[in-house]
Amino acid sequence: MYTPEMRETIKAVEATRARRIKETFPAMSMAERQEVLDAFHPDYITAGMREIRVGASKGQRTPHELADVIEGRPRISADIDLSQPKFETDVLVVGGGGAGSSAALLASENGAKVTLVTKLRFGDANTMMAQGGIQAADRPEDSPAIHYLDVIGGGHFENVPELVEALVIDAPLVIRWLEELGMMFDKAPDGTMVEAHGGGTSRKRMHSARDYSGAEIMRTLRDEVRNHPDIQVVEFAAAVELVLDAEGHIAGAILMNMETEQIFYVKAKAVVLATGGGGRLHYQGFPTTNHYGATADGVVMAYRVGAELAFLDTMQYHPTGAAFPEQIVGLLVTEKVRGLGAQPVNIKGEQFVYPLEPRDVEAAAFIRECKSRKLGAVTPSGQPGVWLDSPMIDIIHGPGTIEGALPAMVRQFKRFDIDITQDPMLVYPTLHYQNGGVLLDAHGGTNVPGLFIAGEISGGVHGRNRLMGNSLLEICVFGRRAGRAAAEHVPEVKLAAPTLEHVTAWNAAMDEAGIDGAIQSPILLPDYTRHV
Ligand code: MEZ
Repeated sequence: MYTPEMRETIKAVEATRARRIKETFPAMSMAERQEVLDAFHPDYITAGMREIRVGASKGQRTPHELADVIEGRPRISADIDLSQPKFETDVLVVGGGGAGSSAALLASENGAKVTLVTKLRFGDANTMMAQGGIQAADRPEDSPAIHYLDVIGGGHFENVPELVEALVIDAPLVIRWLEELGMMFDKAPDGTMVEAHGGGTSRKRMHSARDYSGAEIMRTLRDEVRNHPDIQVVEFAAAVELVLDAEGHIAGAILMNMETEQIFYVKAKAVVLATGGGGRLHYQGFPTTNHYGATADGVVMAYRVGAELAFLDTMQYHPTGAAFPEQIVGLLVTEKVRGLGAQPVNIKGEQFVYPLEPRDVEAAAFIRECKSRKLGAVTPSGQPGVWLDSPMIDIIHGPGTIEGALPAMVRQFKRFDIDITQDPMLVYPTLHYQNGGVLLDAHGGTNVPGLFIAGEISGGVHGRNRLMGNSLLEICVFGRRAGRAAAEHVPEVKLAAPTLEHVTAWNAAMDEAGIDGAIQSPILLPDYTRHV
């Protein structure tokens, strides 16, 4: 329930609603976008980042919190006995989200023996948390070429072109694949897909399942993997270190039983890392939309065996994280709310930004409104936010639209006596996604032979900023590609003796660089004693 002080500012929002519904707020010019980004986006605050001091991508900048875990000490020593693996597989998939599931399915389909391991429960992943939708250009007025231009524009023209090409070309196929597997997409009465705009899209191509699109994708893929007779799934088994052979080829991973902390070796001819991002590192103190296990483990492990990193100085702060009530601060308020017409409004009842700017620009404009112009509402705990005028949606599209299209949002706020069909939501940017990560090729391959990656762990496809709906797409496109490529790689592999020599080399490089490495990494679970 809102406080009387907050209610006062809601009155201004209500007073201007009828006028605002008739107005179109202009989008920013490129120069205006750059200006607000430079001044207010967290990626542009130089004090928030530092250079990585050791390893293949030494000199690249990344948030302090991520640099600290990248420069951590391995959790294991190099003298573990690798002569008796607990089990052997062809393709070891690490990560139980959408990317890992897609990789497991395609690796199996292409003839590999597959094991999927996940450190928490199968499906505890950011896939589950994504709400608004998945992009694919599958209408006559759209095309992969137009989708390509939107992705590149959103990414500040720095995306790796062949990755964007793979993303947009595979997109319509991925939608058909998901539907064939049983995903329930939103459909119009005539059976065609309902498709909407997202920030930075020039065509309506956002396919959705209400506002739990990610959960529906996860349900579909998890069911498929679970019911697959040839894919073994091991839960609560965290990868803590990759294993190479004497020739520098991937030879599996060291896993840790999360309950007993027992360490064991799984031998594999290829590994697909699909471990997601690092929102639980809370860069610059931001809250996050991410699931509990999002601690950048894959980046840490891949980097230690020599994988190259890219774009890890760019993180996504989703413009609309819940700013009130306290219990849900940082949780996602889907971009679909703005896609359906809700406007961001300040305490004077004025709209101050076009609602569907690319995410980084929109977030920076929200921060400017609160921190510089001081026109945000402030909660009793001092959290600022701007109003997202959700009741407009029913006025524009007809009563019942909010309940029908945004049931998860309605429920999220109803638990706290806030009715978003009648009152706006208070929102502020929240750490949502890792734009960069481990550099990959168009088939999920890396510069480490036998190491494949997919999903949020990767860097390159989104350049410096991702558009809505391209992460759910990315996990399927690159999960499928990495799974297939890993399976095709398997017959070529003749593993030499496995070794953890790189652990010794890493420790030596850390010592030489004078890094004490107080943290043991991957950290696996967030450390809230460090971040409070
Ligand atoms: O792609 C996303 O991050 C997404 C779908 C989020 C959302 O706002 O719903």
